[in-house]
Amino acid sequence: MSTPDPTCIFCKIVEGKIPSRKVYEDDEMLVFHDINPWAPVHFLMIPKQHIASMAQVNDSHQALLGRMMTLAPKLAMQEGCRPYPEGGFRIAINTGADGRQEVHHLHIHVFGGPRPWAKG
Ligand code: D5M
Repeated sequence: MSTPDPTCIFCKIVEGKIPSRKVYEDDEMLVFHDINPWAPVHFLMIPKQHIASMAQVNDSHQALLGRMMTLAPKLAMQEGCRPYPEGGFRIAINTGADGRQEVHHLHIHVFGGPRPWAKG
């Protein structure tokens, strides 16, 4: 596990210094509800280790990111997304300023539920 970034809000959530509404947790990842949801279902999946963005991802992260992506559909259903194909969900990973990333700790947004959504 890498050292937490003391300036990072998501590292503080991992450390329990800031509360979150947890959806799932294991040794390597934490999943919690977005504080400002855009959709009826909106949660964030983060690695516990501080990776600033997708721009910092390397081969050592393959297994972790693969696990996160394969867990996403299961958690989406658990959290109330409707089944594919009538339902489904949207996954987004904002990266850098041009990618509209505001929190610089890699996170996977999972959105779903009946439309309309606030954004997107
Ligand atoms: O989006 C970052 C997302 O992180 C944004 O949707 C709000 C969310 N956020 C920020 N602080 C918190 C806390 N404390 N709990 C839960 N969710 C939070 P992006 O633009 O992709 O960087």
